Amino acid sequence: MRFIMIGGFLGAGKTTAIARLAKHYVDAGCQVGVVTNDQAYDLVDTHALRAQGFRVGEVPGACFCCKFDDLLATVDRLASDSQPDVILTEPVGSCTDLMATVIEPLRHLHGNRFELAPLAVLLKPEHGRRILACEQRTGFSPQAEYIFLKQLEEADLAVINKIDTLDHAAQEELAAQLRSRFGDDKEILLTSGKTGAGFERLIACLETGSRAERPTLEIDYDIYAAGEAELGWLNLSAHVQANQAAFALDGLLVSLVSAIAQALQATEAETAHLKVLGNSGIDTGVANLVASDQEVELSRASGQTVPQADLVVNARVATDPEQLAEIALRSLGQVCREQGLSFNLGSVQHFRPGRPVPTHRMVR
Ligand SMILES: Nc1nc2c(ncn2[C@@H]2O[C@H](COP(=O)(O)OP(=O)(O)OP(=O)(O)O)[C@@H](O)[C@H]2O)c(=O)[nH]1
Ligand SMILES: [Mg+2]
Repeated sequence: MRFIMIGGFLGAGKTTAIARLAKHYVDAGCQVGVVTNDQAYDLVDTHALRAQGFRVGEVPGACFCCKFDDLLATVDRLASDSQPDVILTEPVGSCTDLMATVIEPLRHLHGNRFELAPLAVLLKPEHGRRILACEQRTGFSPQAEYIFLKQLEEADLAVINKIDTLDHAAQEELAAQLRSRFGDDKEILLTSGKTGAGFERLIACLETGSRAERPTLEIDYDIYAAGEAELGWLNLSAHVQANQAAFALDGLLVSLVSAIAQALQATEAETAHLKVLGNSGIDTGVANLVASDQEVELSRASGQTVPQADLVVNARVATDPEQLAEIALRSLGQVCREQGLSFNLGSVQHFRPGRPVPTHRMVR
């Protein structure tokens, strides 16, 4: 099994890139399995990838490094009906040190089962431009920025993503900042998960071996833990139902993300990624916000007008999780009132991620 991991900060475009890669491998006749990962349950990404027809297993509850055995068990479950040729994995976007805690343990303990692809890490331009330029106001603390930079430092392939949103000068500037920070031998790629630009090269690079010879990342787990704990995490599910007429599902998703974003703006809390998925039972839509100064995007349109739907909200915002949950619930109530809907709440999980305690950490 070829084991491919696509890392990168929250909202960098990992799931979008994985969907494109999965389609490439399926079209090439390969059996493909995808593994998603989150600190909590009810993952937008799992639903969104399944809605595109992919076989997806998930590791909820903590990052891959802390749930190494669950990652293997999930791969085994995916392999139980038919053995995948390719496993695509998406770690939590606030997670780093993946070489030492996932790739190296796979090489040493399960090297006979997996061919390990180079670790690809997507650079999120919306926050990356500010963090790499050492701007004063990036929206995040130095500890959260530390995670952003450590992810890129350990990458075999540093992938400047979303190039459809960057002109040539901006792409060059990001590449120059990566080189000056991490050295000229850092392999830098340019991609757009949205248009497919750069994917031929990414795929060619992923087909080579992982860079076994690189020294282990030096990382301070106190700073890493503090950076993760800065993020408020909210996963919420709800069922919405029209009081009278059917409603446009995509419009509801965009309105809900916009209402939450507006309320967060008033508190000056920076959004890392806010996503809301709606499933009508027939099709699925997703709306996203990847930074506080960006527009809300309908990344997947359901095109449905429906009497009822299931919603999943996943929000990662640099704010108090209690306040985040309160804002999301208030916004849900407000949008439902405006659109003549009632809702029943499913589960609500909100917290700050705990200190990462990897199952293994293999240094060289
Ligand atoms: N313009 C543009 N937008 C993109 C691209 N890739 C992803 N996006 C958008 O960025 C947002 C986040 O994309 P995801 O693929 O969900 O990002 P992610 O890294 O998986 O996010 P988390 O799992 O929350 O960490 C969505 O609105 C996508 O449509 C890209 O290449 N170009
Ligand atoms: Mg994702």
